[in-house]
Amino acid sequence: MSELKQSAAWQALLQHYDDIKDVHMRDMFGEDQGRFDKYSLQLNNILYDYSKNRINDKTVELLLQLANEAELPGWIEKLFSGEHINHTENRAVLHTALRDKSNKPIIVDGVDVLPEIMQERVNVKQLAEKIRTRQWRGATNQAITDIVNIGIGGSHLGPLMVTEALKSHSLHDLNIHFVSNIDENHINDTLEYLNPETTLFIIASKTFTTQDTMVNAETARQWYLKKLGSDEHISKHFAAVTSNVKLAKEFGIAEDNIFKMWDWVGGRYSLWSSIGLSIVIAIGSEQFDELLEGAYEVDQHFRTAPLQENIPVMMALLGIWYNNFFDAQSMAVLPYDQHLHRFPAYLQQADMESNGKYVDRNGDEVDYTTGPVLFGEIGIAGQHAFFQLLHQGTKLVPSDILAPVWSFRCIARHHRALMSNVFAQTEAMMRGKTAEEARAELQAEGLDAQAIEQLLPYKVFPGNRPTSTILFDTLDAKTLGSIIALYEHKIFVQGVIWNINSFDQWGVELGKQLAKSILHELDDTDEVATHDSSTNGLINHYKKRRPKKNS
Ligand code: G6Q
Repeated sequence: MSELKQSAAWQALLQHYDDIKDVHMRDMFGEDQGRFDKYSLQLNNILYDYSKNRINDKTVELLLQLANEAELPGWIEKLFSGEHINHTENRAVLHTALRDKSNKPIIVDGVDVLPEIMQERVNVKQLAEKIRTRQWRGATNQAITDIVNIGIGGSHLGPLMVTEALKSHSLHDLNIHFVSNIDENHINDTLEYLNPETTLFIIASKTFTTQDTMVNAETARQWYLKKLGSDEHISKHFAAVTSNVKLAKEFGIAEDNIFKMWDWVGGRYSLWSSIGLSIVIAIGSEQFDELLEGAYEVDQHFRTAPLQENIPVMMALLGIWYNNFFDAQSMAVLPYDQHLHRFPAYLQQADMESNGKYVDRNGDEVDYTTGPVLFGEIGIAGQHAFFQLLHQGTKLVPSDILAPVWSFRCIARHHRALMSNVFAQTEAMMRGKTAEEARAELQAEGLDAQAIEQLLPYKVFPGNRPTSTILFDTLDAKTLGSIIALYEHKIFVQGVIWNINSFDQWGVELGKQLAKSILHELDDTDEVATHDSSTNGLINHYKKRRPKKNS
């Protein structure tokens, strides 16, 4: 048995689970009027209410014991101080350095990385401001109106999510497009209405070798050359963000237009780096600084707050409680702010790529479950779709609800209706609806006794479904930075407790390797026989039926 499962806290939690598993939150709230005060935390304008969870004081005490037994405080220091905690890639993990405001040296392998971070930030801001103020001119001396960020995974999801979230704070005469899919439809649909004279491409790829991005980048270059006839002014239309400057130069990108990133920033943690170039162009450098500031304040909170008052720590521990003791296999993230519509997709990568691991830090297979299947959608949309399963399904799906106290335009009629849904849903998931309550409703509708008894089982809601609510004043850049950092640190804490490396991604690397090896088999029309019968069958069917011009 693993050390984790043998630990005193784990064993005590197992016991405690037996005591609490049949207790209903409705009764917990009935017995303790102070539950909200006890189980909610506030950081600046962000309120984290975790009182609608299946916990009591004992649960919190034991979960904190689990965190201490995993030496969480020591790991937090290792994270911030640049130790090589990404041991399978022998790298430090320093996305926190990218938003550091303390001006204290941050040493990675004997070198202070702060000056280089600052320099790169200045370079990014300079390019962004030139574009925003229309000083940056294209090949035919026109200002740039459209930016196309070509990247995928960590070089795509963060910038896309943030630019969507902060739309209200963006310049309206600049359009930011994102192309990630190697399927030609993505880039062609994007380029169809663009003018190469007023378009700037950002090739965002840490490695500058990712197939999807490089194929799309080449298509963009050909489109530009076809339309403008020569590459004389190509430097005015292409920039890159990468740690592989050599390959970016070989691609033809001018050195001044290449923005660096470092191997100690993981792709999914990189929106704070030059990968955020498209964000800075959209919202401006002052707003980007606010984003960094919001994250920095959470970093300080995470590093210094006692574990029980530490929001990311409590978020992580609740996840472990459901994942490992209630056997909940998934979790839902449900923002009630339209501008956060890409947040679940962003978080899906951050969480599942970080903690979807079955081998621990010692190289041993784990004997407990790790990262959950994370899914989500705008809360209101989800209500009219999959919330049925959350309320009455057979699976326990702990959910995070995120909502703003006011929105940018703040039309009261809309916002009150929105918020009434937030409060009603979390209350309903907690309370449910008893048979007595359902019967009374049906009687009030005038149904006869027989019809009531037939319908009754379907109208009962068991409740006791956990939700945690994050209420923030409004979705400005600083608040968004804080929310993202809360989740980043939550993921890290869970990785520490599960004793896994949250910062490598061998599963993603496998995809890159496999696609390359099959690609050359698609070059001709010969039948393949090198795989299993299913893969051979699929490849051969494809080769036989594809149009001749694609052969
Ligand atoms: C993120 C992953 C992965 C990566 C993409 C793109 O943490 O490593 O999603 O970001 O595969 O990689 P490049 O930026 O190297 O093109």
